[in-house]
Amino acid sequence: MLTLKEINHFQEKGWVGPLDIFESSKLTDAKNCLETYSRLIVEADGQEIMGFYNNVFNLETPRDLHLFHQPIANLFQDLDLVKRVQQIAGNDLLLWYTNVFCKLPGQGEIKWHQAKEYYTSSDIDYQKKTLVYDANEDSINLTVWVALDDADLENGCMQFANGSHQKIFPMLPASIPAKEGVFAGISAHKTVWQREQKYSLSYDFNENDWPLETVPIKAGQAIIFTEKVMHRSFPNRSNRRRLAIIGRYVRPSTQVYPYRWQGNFIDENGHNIQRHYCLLVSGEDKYGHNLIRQGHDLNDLELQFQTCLNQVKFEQVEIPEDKQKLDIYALEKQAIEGDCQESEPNPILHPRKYIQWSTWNQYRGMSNQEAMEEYIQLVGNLSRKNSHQSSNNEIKSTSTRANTSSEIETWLIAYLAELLEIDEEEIDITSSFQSYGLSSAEGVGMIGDLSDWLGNHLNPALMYEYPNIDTLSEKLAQKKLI
Ligand SMILES: O=C(O)CCC(=O)C(=O)O
Repeated sequence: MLTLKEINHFQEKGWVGPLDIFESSKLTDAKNCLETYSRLIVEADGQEIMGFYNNVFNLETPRDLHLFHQPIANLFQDLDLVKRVQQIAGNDLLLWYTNVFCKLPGQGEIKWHQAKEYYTSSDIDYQKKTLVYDANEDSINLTVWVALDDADLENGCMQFANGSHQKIFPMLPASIPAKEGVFAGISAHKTVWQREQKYSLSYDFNENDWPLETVPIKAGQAIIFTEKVMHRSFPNRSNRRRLAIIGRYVRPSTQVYPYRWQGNFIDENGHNIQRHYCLLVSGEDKYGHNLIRQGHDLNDLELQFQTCLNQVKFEQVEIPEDKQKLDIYALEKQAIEGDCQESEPNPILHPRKYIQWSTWNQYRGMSNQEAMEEYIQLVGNLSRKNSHQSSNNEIKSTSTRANTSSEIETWLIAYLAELLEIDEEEIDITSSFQSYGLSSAEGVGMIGDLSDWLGNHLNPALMYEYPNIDTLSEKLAQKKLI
C-alpha cells in the first residue's frame, strides 16, 4: 500500500516513486515476453531500435501489447499495484493503454509533455479526444511507469516538473518541425509522429518556472504519475539499454475512444483500434461507456495465425530464401488485407516490391480464412530455430550486377523522380538527398531497393556518407562499398 507520505507526495508533486511493488517473477515474465516478441531494426542513420508488433491491431507498434500478451496484462493487473492505484483513483478502474518505451544506446529524449484528453504528438486530428471525462468528477488518468532496466541520467531516466499537474498548458499546434516533435527522439514511436505531417506540436511551458526532479530508478521499480504532470525523459547517452513499460488507468466513467460509437475506429494516430478493449482491473463498471473484455476476441484460427505470424516476425523459424519466403509474405497480406489493392511497382526501381506484389496477386480471390489456414500450414512445416538469431529479411538476389556509375546515376534519378513526383530533369545529382526532404524511412527504402537492383546488400548509412547521387553512384561503381 502507499503510505500517507507517498499519497501526499503524489498530491503535491503529481507523481510518486520509485516504488517496490512487483514480485520478481511477474517482472521476469513481462521482460522475457518483450524480448522474445521484439526484433532489432537498424534505422537509416545506423541507430538500432527495438521493433514490436501488436497482434490484435495487426500493427508494428510498441503500443497495447497487453491486449494479446498475457504476461504484460498480468503485470498491470497485479493486485499490489492495483491497490496502490485505487488509493489515488478509487475502487473502479480500467486499464485502457500500455506502451513500451525502449531507449537503446544513442536514442534521443522525449520532450516535456502532459496529456489529459488528447493522445497525439502530431497535428493529425485535434477534434478527436481520446478520453472524455465525466463532467462531475475530477479527471484522472494514471500512468504506472515500470522500469525493466535500471534507468539513470546517462541512459534516459524520467524527470518531472513538480506541481505542474495543477495547470493545463496550452498545446501549440504546428509550432515545430515534425522531426523536433515530443516523441521524435525515440524512433520506435515513429508511428505516432513520423507520418507525413510536416509539423508537430509543442507546449506553452517553460521548465524554468517549475521545480524539476529527476528520478533515477532500479529495474523492477515503478513510478506512478498523473498524465497531467509535465514530464520528460533524457536521451540515452550510455551504452546500456533502457527498457520501460507503462500502463494507464482511468475510471469507468471516462469514455475511451468515444468516436468508436460513431463507427469511427481510426484513432488520432491513424491506427485502426476496432479491436481495442479495456480491462476492468478492479471494482465495477456502472456506466457502459466502454468496450470491456477480459481478453481479446480472436477466434482459434486467428489465434493460431497470429502465433505463427510471431514465429516468422520474431525469427523463431528457419525461412528458406526461396519461393516459400515470398508465399509467407503474400499469404500474410492476403489474410490481413485481402486482395492486393496496391498499384504495380516499377520492376526496375523496386525489384523486391515487384516480386512481392506479383506473389500477393497470385492469391487474389482467396478468402482471409483460407489464407490464414495456408499460412499456418506453411509456417508449421518450417523448422524451429534453437535460439534468437539476428535477422536478415532481405530477399537475396542470385546474381550481382557490375554497374557503371552512369547506370546507377540513371537509376537513382528515376527513383527520386518517382518518389518525389517530379520530372527527372528537376533532379540535380549534386544536391543532397536531405535537400529533397527525404525522410530516414524513405532513405532506407531507397537503399533497400538499390540493394535489390544491384543484387548486393548495402548499408542504409551510405546515404549519409555519400549524400548525393553523384558521389553515391561513383562510389558504388567503384565497388568499394559493396
Ligand atoms: O519512458 C519514457 O521515456 C517516457 C514515458 C512517457 O513520456 C509517458 O509515459 O508519457
